Amino acid sequence: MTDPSKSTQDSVSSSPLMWVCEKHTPNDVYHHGVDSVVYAQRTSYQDMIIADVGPYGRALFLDGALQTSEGDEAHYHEPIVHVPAVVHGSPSSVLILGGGDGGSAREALRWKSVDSVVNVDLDGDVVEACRKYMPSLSQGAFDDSRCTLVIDDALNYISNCDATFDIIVCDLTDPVDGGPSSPLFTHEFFTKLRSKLSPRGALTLQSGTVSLVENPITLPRIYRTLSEVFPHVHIMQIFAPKYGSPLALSLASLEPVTLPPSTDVDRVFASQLSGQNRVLDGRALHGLFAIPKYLSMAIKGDQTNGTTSNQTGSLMQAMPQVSTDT
Ligand code: SPD
Repeated sequence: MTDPSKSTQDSVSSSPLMWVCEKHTPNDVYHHGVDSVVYAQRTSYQDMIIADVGPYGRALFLDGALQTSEGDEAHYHEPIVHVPAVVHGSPSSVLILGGGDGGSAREALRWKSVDSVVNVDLDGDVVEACRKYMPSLSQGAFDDSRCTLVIDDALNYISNCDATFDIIVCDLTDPVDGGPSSPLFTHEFFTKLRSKLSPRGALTLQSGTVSLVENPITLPRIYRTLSEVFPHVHIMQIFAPKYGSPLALSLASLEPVTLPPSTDVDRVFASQLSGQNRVLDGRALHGLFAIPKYLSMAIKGDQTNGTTSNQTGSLMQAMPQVSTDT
């Protein structure tokens, strides 16, 4: 996170070099002003840009979509890891799918009870570029002796995996039609994940924007698909400002979720985590579950069937990107 004592104006350039333009709807564009492109590559799977974006520091874009920025990444990485860890209570084994920037692995390794983190990412080029150009994200997590980095398709890894895990973190790109993550938002894949979750375990899944104006179908359909597979599914809402609108994280488990009171969560964080959280304390963690009424109604009211592996294009259409020039 950026230093809040530093004025935003201090790091605002008078005129960015170029703009990366994320189209959120046909009528809404988030322009990210880029001061310098640090690294750009067409990998085997996606277009990657790492760039300095002013007050938010350094940012990673994949296929034109902002994935993470140094300035607000903790708003995402703390909840996606620490909520399932608190639900479990004392996790020892963690599986991260995606998460090539290393932020989720970093947070998982802060748990003193954790003795094994397996991080599976499809794209070794993204992992290497983030280690090199955004080291504050992983902070050495992939060099930790408790962490195993696997470069593989998550579907392939899960299909051949014998282990079970206390926490599974699906730190994925959006399920865009034709994108690398869309097969990982299906009934079949969730069924495989269920068999890899330990009985008291919990799974989190990056589930896209909570704006039903931007994406009316995506979140209700993800909730529906997860609910076909897991007996207990909850939606949390996080806000990392650089995404433009709040994101949903789904939480799925085999046993009912009973959150400890916030003061107990504070005690767990103080005793079981090394270092300090920047975003989550007990009250903030509880607050993630306070989603707006319209969202609760929409996800519970969706009576369609969940997404199967032959419908992966049905979740989110790619939004045509606009020019990245000034
Ligand atoms: N709409 C953008 C969703 C980005 C999710 N990926 C975040 C990666 C952080 N490790």
